[in-house]
Amino acid sequence: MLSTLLQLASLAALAQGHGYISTPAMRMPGESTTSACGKSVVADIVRDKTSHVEGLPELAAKDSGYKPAQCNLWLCRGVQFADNKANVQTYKPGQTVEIKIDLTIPHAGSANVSIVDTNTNTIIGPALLSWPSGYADERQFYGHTLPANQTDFSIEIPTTLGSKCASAGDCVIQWWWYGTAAKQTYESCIDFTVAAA
Ligand SMILES: *[C@@H]1O[C@H](CO)[C@@H](O)[C@H](O)[C@H]1NC(C)=O
Ligand SMILES: *[C@@H]1O[C@H](CO)[C@@H](O)[C@H](O)[C@H]1NC(C)=O
Ligand SMILES: [Cu+2]
Repeated sequence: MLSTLLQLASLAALAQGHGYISTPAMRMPGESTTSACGKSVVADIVRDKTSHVEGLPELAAKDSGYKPAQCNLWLCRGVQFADNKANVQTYKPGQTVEIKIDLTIPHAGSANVSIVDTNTNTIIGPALLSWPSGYADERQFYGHTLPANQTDFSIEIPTTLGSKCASAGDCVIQWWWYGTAAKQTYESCIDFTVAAA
């Protein structure tokens, strides 16, 4: 049984896709991302919303449209805020926000959800949620016992942000997952604002 699972898992490792934030709608690329990161990166994310970050630098390097100074593939896979201005969530300090992950293929590892200052690419405060290990475990996933709260959970918007995330584009809620054996990173970003408390 375990060997069947491991075979499935290794087949899965070759397949496309793994996970992304499905609710609220994550930041998706458009013209600004094409201008910063090149067409190949954008095509990869559009074709497969769940694609991992490690596949992108190679695509970008071969694309004459890639501008490393403007496209940080390790922040929201390079997807630019300018493409997502019409999709900014408005939250209140202390608000509970439900997040859903579409997790199509598992890779056991760690995960967290945090608020990232996009200007400095630094995490603000402690993680809102953190799974130090045991996230997206293949045996639980294929055994249909993956805890539901790994893909459907709530975060609480901190009350300590002050005016840090008052302007759209300054902060994102980032879901981050690293599959340890697969050595693959998945990232999605939610654009939001929080009015100063
Ligand atoms: C979430 O995980 C990433 C990757 O290990 C790490 O860089 C980051 O510090 C973690 N976030 C928090 C708030 O612990
Ligand atoms: C998630 O659900 C599991 C049970 O499936 C429970 O043990 C765990 O405490 C829950 N974690 C959170 C963060 O709610
Ligand atoms: Cu994989």
